[in-house]
Amino acid sequence: MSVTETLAPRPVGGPTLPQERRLVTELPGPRSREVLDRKARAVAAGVGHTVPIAAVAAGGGVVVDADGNSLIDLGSGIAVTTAGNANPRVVTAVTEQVARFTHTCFMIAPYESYIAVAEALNRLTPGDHDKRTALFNSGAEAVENAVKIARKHTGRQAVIAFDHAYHGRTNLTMALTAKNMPYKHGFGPFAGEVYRAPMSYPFHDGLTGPESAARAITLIEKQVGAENVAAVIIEPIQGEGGFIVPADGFLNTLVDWCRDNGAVFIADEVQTGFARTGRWFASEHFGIVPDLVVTAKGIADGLPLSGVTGRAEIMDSPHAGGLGGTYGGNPLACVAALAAIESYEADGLLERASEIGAQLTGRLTALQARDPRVGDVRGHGAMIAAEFVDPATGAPDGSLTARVAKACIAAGVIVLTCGTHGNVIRFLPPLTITDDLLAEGLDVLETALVGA
Ligand code: PLZ
Repeated sequence: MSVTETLAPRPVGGPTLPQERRLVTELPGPRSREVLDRKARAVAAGVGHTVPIAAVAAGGGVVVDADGNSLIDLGSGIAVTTAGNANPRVVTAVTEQVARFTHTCFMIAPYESYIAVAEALNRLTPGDHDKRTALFNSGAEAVENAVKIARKHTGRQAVIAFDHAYHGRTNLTMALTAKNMPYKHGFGPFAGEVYRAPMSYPFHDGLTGPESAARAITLIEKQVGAENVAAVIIEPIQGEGGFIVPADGFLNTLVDWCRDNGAVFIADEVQTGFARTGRWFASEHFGIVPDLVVTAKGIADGLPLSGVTGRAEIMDSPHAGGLGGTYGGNPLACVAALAAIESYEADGLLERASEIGAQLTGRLTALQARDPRVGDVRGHGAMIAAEFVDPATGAPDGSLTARVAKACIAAGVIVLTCGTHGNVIRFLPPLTITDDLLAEGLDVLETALVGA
């Protein structure tokens, strides 16, 4: 039986989909259930899912399932479809490219779109120094390559990552990632020469940025040794770890320390990048210029692409042939990235991210004023989170958070949780969502919280 026979007629995605929350069945409906039953029998149990639907179309601010349910999308497939699912510019570019050629391998027969993406990244990432870029497939693969490049450049091995960090699921990036369950448990041994330093987490530690940087630097100098450090890698705003925005001065002090000690400062902007926070990159909110910037997710609006961009002298230190991969910078992904970048620039999406941020922050802080279980509201642009706590003790309340998220999804609003204690709900809507749909999504969240 072909897949198409088992699914409902599928609407075309993109912004012309009706922009509405519409539930015509319970979730999952019968057609989605059929597909999910097949998932249980065919797909490895380790590959989970949180929204019980089979998606058939998406665009604007909605995801439509096989039964015709239309859900409000406040997750963008984990911060990927920032320029909107099936963005018309991306659809056109990919459709044209797929008919021309699908692959030559850039290491065998190079093509212009890869080079144009490198030029765009060199232009858009922070700092006006001479830069180079290399392209890969996933965020984790790009992080691995950033570390390879930093080690080759410095001739050193140690890499510093932080509490609550998330950098991926490959062996080296599992070692860099902080949280055991579900990312690391039982999957060791992990890559060596990775050291963990304390993060700045103003809501919990009450420290200033320079104070928390001093705490991290003491650990690095005493436990690792400055002259052994190849790289310090950090998400300027931590994503999976709980949308933790470090205190002012924390990142700047770390950048200065790297400069003074010959270490490479790597900003993992996989989740924060590409207009998400109202700037091209979150580093800009803190006024830092990283040596290397890692990008993925929003770079190509859903096609698999990632990059490492940085100072030419660092990027060029690996020998010819030292970097690469069969699919890295695939031509479909590259034209998608060029079209997405065009959309961010021509469709005013950076400004839109800031507007969405104002709407989210306004609603969530009003909720916080009424409900002491909302302990903190934080983030920038269309990357905002609410952290839930037990008002009596201030302890993280992961079970409340899970109940609220589940109720939102059951009511047709896709929300994602995050945080080391699972007690954070994060909002990552596509920048193509309407104000009305976003407001309706937040109404549903408020109702869910009252009932939880
Ligand atoms: N760095 C900052 O957020 C991916 C993970 C989802 P890949 N985050 C979503 C999951 O549970 O697997 C991420 C990130 C940051 C690196 C990555 C890794 O990017 O494209 O998933 O490899």
